Amino acid sequence: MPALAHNTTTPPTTTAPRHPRVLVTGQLGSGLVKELRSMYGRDNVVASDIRKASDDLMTSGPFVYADVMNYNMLERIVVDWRIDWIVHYSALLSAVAEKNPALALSVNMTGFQNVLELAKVHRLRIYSPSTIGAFGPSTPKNNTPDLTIMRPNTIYGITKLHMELLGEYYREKFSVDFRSARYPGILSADTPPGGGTTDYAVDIFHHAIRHGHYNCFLAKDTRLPMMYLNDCIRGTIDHLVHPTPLPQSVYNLAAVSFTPEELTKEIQKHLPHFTISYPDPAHPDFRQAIADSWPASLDDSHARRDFGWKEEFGLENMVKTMLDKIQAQVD
Ligand code: AKB
Repeated sequence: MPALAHNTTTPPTTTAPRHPRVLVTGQLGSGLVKELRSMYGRDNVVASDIRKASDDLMTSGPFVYADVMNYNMLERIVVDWRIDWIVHYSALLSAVAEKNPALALSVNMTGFQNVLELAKVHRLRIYSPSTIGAFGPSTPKNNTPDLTIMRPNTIYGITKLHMELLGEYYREKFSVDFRSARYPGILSADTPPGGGTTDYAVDIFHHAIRHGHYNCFLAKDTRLPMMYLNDCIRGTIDHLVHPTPLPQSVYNLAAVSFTPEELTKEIQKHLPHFTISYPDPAHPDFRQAIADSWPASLDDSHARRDFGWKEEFGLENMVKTMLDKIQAQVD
């Protein structure tokens, strides 16, 4: 067993033709880990974090302690487990990053630089999601294309734009197979919100079912791009496994855009007594400025063209699925 790996299984030692071995950093990628394990076998997908794994993640395959800020530790995992691909999820999201910029700079920038350098040295494929947060207030707001003005004014956005540009630089200069997609807000009934600005769209369901009321931290007309987790996992895998590098290293990925008010109306079709309140416009929550700096909708036609991206969940089936799943957790 590798000295630094708190894994549940020893690394595979065969030299026969094999599936790629994938390291996934950060627990936001736990849904993806499960899917990759079903494709490539449990021992070929190593999950990692600096926090203890959920029971689910721990029992479905190997899980190791990995601090993305420690290059040597990551390198040891890559060597011990003979990793081919890294899917890099470790990052502070927008709201927590804004509260702790110094930590966001270390985790999001140093962490990514370490993984990218490893990809160069060990010839790894690397997938690291970007975000709608990489855009800024001067970006065209509607149907935002892949290539446009990018002047983010949040620390999260700045670190993610750094990631995109550095990844492209390594791809050009060192032929690193760097792949990235700009995720919208992701809705999942199982994964707890992780400190993002789009988290209201997950919290709202838990409050609707448990309390019948939600205090939204964004204004009712704040339109943001969103996606159901299953679509995100499928789109990520289709992008990740594409056999050759694609024409672009970074793609917009979109499904549906809605406002808190539109989401509320859809929830009320199932829970007519559900109510919502919004902040006093004179005293907005700090996350309002973050949301206001992001696009309302994305043009993701290049992802559709280049790796066949297509969402399955729109607002209606997403809301129904979220309510059913969260209701089942409560029952
Ligand atoms: C956040 O709100 O910070 C994230 C994101 C859109 O990247 N969900």
